Amino acid sequence: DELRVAVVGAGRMGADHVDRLAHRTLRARVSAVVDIDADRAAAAAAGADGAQVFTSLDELLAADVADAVVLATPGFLHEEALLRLIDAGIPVLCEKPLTPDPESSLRVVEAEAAAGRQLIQVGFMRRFDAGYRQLKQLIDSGEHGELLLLHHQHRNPVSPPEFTDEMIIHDSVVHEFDAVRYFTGEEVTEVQVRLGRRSSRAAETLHDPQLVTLRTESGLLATVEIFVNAQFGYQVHTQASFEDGVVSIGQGAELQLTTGGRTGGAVDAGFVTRFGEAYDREVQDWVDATLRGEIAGPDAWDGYATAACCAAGVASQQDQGLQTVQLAQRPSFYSRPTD
Ligand code: ISE
Repeated sequence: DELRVAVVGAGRMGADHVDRLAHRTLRARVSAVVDIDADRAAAAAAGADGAQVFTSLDELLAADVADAVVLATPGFLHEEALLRLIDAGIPVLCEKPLTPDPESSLRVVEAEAAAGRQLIQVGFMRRFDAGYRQLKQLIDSGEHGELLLLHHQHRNPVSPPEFTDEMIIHDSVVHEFDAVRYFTGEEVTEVQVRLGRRSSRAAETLHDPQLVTLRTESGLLATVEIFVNAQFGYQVHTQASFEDGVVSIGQGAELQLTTGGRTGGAVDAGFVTRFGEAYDREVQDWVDATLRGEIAGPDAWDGYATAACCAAGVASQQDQGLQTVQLAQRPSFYSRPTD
């Protein structure tokens, strides 16, 4: 069997997924690329043999050439597309965030639950990163005693020009909200954002870096340094403090170079390379699960729960106070955060 996948949205992630599906994914082919900008869609489609080009989801659905969709448009366009795809019964790998606010995410969750079949997987690719998986296994095994604290550093070289304080939470910290839920298997109950010194390298409208703290149901505390104009490269670290030891993941750079009076390794340029293998694995697992009529990773509930964390984070940015995460009742249709 071969899955015919349409990639909707041919920006940075969409084009990367076209390339991945066309060249590094088994049992799938790119049947279509959709973008409001026909030239951009055509440019991405050129890398995938036989891919058709459309400029709207309507045209794609009318042509009936897709068994499944990778949705890589900006987050504010997700809700409408997801509701249409649920309606059409088409499985979708939706890039994060599911939607930019909890109200619209809940509408998506409710539509999917009403349709009675899980169709949506959310692109929290870090769950497919080898380091994340190893740490998760260590936490679950109890080998080093109980997990006590999680520290995250999430650094981007530069932020896109349109980035806002709100997007720092929705586009960037959303990954750590999911990571903490993944590692602990618990929901996040409290979020606080502190704004301190600002880097002069960031746009004047942006508070960068920011320090986010969160707490889970059972009281685990986690910190996140989010720094989106860190200049030197892309870096995503996690350090976990256990009763009997400390575990770090994401130090990267297998290669250590000593030259000219310094020693060290290279730093990734961006998330497309840092998480390249994770994306490959995410998409392959999704293709295989889709062919079996299942999903293989974070679901719409995970997308909703992280959107609720983001709302709390954005509220906290206003007065830097502690915000409670408001979650609706989880429909029994969905499982716990890590299942
Ligand atoms: C971007 O949208 C991502 O998802 C990256 O993983 C993250 O590091 C970056 O901060 C976001 O802007």
